[in-house]
Amino acid sequence: SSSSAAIQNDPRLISNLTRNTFAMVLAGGRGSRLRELTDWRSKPAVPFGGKFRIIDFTLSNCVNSGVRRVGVATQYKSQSLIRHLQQGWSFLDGRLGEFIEIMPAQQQVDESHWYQGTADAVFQNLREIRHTNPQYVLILSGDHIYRMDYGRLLLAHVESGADVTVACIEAPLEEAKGFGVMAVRDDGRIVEFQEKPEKPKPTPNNPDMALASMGIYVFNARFLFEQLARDADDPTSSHDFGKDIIPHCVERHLAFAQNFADSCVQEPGKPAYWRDVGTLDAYWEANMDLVQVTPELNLYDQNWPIWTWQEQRPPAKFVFDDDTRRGSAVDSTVSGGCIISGASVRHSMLFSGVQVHSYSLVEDSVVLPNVQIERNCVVKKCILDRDCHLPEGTQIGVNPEEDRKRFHVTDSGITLVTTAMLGQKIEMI
Ligand code: ADQ
Ligand code: ADP
Repeated sequence: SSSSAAIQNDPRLISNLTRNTFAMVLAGGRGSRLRELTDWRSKPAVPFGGKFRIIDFTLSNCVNSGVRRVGVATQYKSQSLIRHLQQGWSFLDGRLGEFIEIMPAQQQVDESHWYQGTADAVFQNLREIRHTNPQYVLILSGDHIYRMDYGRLLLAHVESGADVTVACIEAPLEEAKGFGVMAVRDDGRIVEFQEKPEKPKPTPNNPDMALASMGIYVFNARFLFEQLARDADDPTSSHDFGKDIIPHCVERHLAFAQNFADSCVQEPGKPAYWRDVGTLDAYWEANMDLVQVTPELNLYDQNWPIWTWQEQRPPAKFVFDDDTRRGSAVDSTVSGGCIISGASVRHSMLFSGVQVHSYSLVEDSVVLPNVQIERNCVVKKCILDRDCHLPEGTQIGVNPEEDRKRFHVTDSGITLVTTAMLGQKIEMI
């Protein structure tokens, strides 16, 4: 049509769209399958990729896409997340109308509950969102690792004329059980949506795959406000996007699916990358991907930087010891403030301030900030939580039976170690 041609030919349009969008990042989930890693921090605050936190990926996508009016709904154990946002994400310019605002559950509507479902988390902040007068509202999750240009998603949404657009990705049937699964017409319109079905419906062209919702939605703002108000009055609703709002919209309004491949920021020839690092195994694997020769996720793309906050630290230091014949890290990433002295680090990711002392070996491991590994330790296939202190001679990942007594070992053999498991005193802050 001529209007869509006008849209396509208007070079300012995507920036108009992103500028008129408010993004709500849902960052209140428990992330309980990450076990003790989320005992006292929420999943979006979990460190990832050597110097980032999980939420940095979604927020960087917002900033890089030009969506710079952002609310972050926090709830569960949010102290660490809030501190990170305050330290690292206050650089947007209020004079240009840009901001990232923390929206804690405040029992704004009544005294009896915090946020219920995800829709309630948005509903409770409706006044703030309305105040910014957006044309579109982008609902995002602070839980996922991916690079996406939301401008392209917004453009597709506008061109289709949808009330709501759901970003989707093909997932193997078994995995799809944990997602919203949809059936889609040729033109992209969603005709069926089931939240976490026991038997996900395969796509027409591949019997092993289903079309899964990424939990990323674009709404026309006014339409969203109406839907949230209606849902809030519905006593049978659990006030959740996946369970309530989206299925309702699919039945009664215009809901379209938009394939992630069309808005993913990825080098040509590489598969679209999106991970819900919801389990310890997935978390370990996604971090290990980054120490490979050619990671699937490119963190080195200056055109799509991942922003974060981290303490200023001196450069990583490597000390070769003549006695141990060790003092190096290979196939690894090593952050600022690390010292590897007379020790050997292989195929591992070291966050900032990690020290590994003589005769020790660290292999296939994800080592969070400030971990101290004394002499003669062996650490294999581990996730070491921040501040862990391994005394001289500690062996982890060598004898699974022993490890199971003290630590958490996953079915695939990854061992999680936290300060609490080591019986270390924790400075409450
Ligand atoms: P889930 O991820 O299982 O499925 P949910 O647990 O509601 O849905 O989490 C969605 C996001 O909201 C997460 O980022 C979480 O941290 C956050 N969150 C959860 N409860 C919250 C609350 N009360 N307040 C603030 N934030 C909250 C959803 C969709 C599926 C879709 C998957 C994709 O429901 O259809 O397939 O996401 O991962
Ligand atoms: P994160 O580990 O998410 O980066 P912060 O940097 O916000 O968290 O704060 C971490 C501080 O809290 C560290 O000094 C850490 O040692 C401490 N800490 C560790 N375990 C606990 C716990 N169970 N309860 C409270 N604080 C803890």
